Amino acid sequence: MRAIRSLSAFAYPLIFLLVSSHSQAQPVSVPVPPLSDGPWIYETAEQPRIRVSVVAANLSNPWAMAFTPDGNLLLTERPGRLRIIRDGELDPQPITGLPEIRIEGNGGLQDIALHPEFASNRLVYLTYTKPMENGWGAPALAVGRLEGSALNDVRDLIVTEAYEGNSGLNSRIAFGSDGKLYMSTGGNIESTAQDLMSLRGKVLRIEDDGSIPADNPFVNRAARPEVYSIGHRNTLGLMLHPVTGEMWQHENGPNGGDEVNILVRGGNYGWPDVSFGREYSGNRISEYPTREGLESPLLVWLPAIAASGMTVYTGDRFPAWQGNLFVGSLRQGGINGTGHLQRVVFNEENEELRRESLLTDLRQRVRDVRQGPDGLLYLLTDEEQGALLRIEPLE
Ligand SMILES: [Ca+2]
Repeated sequence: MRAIRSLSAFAYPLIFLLVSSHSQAQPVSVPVPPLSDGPWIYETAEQPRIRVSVVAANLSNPWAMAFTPDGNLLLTERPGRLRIIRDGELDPQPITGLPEIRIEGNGGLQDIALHPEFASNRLVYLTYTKPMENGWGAPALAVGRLEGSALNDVRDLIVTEAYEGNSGLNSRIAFGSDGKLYMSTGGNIESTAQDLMSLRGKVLRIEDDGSIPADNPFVNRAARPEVYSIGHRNTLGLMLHPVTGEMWQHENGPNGGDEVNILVRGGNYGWPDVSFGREYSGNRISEYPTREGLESPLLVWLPAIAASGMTVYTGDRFPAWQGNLFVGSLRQGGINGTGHLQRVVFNEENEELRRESLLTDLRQRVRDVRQGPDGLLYLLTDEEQGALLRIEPLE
C-alpha cells in the first residue's frame, strides 16, 4: 500500500505534465531580458538605418494609442487606465472617469479611437471588458468627452454578451471613410461567430452616437442590426486603409492561420468552419482552408505571429516604406518571448511581395503600431514593464 501511494505521488505530476503539454496554456518560452534604456540602431532590408528609442517606460501592459490633433498622445493600459503624454511627458495621473472594467483573462481596457471631429467635440471612444451580472465579462464600447484630465459624460454605446471563460474578449475600433464606427468583437467561442443573433465574432458598424446605420447589411432580418461582417475569431487589428479607403482587419488563428482580411459589407470570413490554422492539439480546423461563398484572407501567417495592431505607412520620413503594412507580433510559432514588428510589402494589386521581421532581438510583445503626425512609427510593448517606442530614420 505504501509502495502504491508513493508510486501515485510520482505518477500524478507526470500525468499532469503529459496532459498540460497538449493544452493551450502551456508556456513554451525563451527568456526575455528586461528592455534596456536603448536606443537601438538597426540595418534593415530597404530603409538604410533606423534608430529605435524609448519615449515612455514603466507602462503597465499598454494596449492602444491615439494621437490628438493638438500633439498629445492618449494610450490605454489593459489594467484599466487611460494615460496621456503631453509635450513628450507622460502624465503620472491617469485620466479619470472611466467605466468599471473587468481585467481577468485577456480582457481589460483595450482600443481607443478619436472622433473624426475630435478637435471640436473632444469625443473619445474606448473598448473594454464590462463586468456583467453572470460574473463574466462582455466586450463593450463606451464614449466620453475628454476635458483636461477627465473623461466626462461617459456612456456605453455597445455591450455584447458575456460567456463563461476569459478568452475572446479582445476588441478593436476604427472610424471608416464613411464616418461610421466599426468595432470588432472576439468570437473564439463555440457557435457565436456564425450566429447572426450574437454580437461576438463579428465586426459591428454604428453611427458615432451608437444608432444603427440604415444601410447595415442585416437590418430588417433575423439578426442583430449592428452586424457588418461575420465569422471572425479574435480580431486584434482594424484600420481604415489610408490609401484605398477600405476597412482592413486581422485576426488571430488558433495554432497558425492568423489572417489579414479586407472587409466587405455582409461578408462571412469563415470562422469556425474554415481556417488555415490548427487546433492547439495539432488537428486541422478544416479539411480545406477556404471555400466558395466565404471571404478568403488577403494574407495568412503560418506559423502564427499572434498579430496585434496594424498600420500602413504613408509618411515621408521612411521613403522606402511607403505603402507597407506594419503589424505587431506578440509571439511567433507558439513560442513566448519571440514578439517583434513585421513589415509586409505589396504590389499595386495588393499581392504580397515580401515580409521582414524587425526588432526581433528585443523579444517584446508588440501590441500596437501607429504612424505619428511627425511621420515616425510608434509601438507599444505589451509587457508588465511595457514601453512606448519610436522608430526614426538615422541620417
Ligand atoms: Ca477567415
